[in-house]
Amino acid sequence: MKIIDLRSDTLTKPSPAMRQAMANAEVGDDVFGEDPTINALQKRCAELTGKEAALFTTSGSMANQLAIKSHTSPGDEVILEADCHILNYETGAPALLSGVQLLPIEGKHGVITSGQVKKYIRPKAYYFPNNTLICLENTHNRAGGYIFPFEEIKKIRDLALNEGIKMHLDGARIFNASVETDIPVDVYASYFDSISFCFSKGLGAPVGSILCSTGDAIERAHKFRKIIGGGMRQAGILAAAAMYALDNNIQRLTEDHRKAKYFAESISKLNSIDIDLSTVHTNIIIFRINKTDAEITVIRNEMKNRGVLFSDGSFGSIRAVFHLDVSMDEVKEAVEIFQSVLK
Ligand code: TLP
Repeated sequence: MKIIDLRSDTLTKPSPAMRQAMANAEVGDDVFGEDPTINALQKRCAELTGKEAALFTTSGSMANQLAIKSHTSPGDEVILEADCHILNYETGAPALLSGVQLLPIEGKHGVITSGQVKKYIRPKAYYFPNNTLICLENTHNRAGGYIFPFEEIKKIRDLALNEGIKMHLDGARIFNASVETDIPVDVYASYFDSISFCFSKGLGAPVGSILCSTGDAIERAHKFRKIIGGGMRQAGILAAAAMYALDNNIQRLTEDHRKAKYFAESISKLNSIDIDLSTVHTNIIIFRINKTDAEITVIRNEMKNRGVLFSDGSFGSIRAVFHLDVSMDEVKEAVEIFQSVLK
């Protein structure tokens, strides 16, 4: 049976051309700093984000955690939005690896305002934790690929600079935001001290993310990556997939956004589907089925039996993610299957 897998864009498999690029990659020992493909990828990503240096990591979670480690000291407090990936899906790593406390602020569609942040920044008194870092997420996963408004980023940056607080962007899907807004990634990145992004999501690579920042921050991240066992050897074959993704798979993200819009608009017309179309910005959609939990389970099982897979969103919502391994025809097919299951 054909599976239309909408659980995540992490499910994309390397294409034959990407695999060929991987097979052709020049490699060396990256712990010795001798993998030419990794070195080239890091240089390219530093340039792409307008930062001094970059570090290839096994995952987006690792890149985020290395950023937190690089920018904070144990006992510090990191301000972020309550629904973000770092807080919800990184297994408590900031407490474990960096010894920091997280201060979650409730946002709307993953967006917190400078006014909110200002309210939460602690006065400088010895008995308060030091607020040394603010993390934002763009696009926002749990908010359904929502794009963080650029003007708000600027305001938060002004505030952070005034307060001497660093900023990190979890830009796992920053290219989705960039192709949609036409704001280049280096312009987004210029409002942050560091930015991470993933090759292994919509860009279609099998493994890998990157952290871009100042030379000093990347030096600290590099050491800590080794401490947590993240030093890789001939990983140039992975960097080659990432290079291929940067060369070939950025502009095409708009196709995934079109698929998401088509699916969202189509199911919004179905009985008992609750979806806010104004939040569908990129390749993720979040919706609800207005039925009892038992009925929803039956519907989800029936969708699964007919080959359409969704994942769980937060608080009982359902998430569908559109990516390069699902064609527009398959998206149309998924809509038809959904229509017939809901009848
Ligand atoms: N997101 C995954 C799951 O972990 C939920 C997904 O299927 O969407 N930042 C953001 C915004 C993410 O969405 C993710 C992964 C990460 C970081 C972490 O990346 P990895 O999985 O490479 O550690």
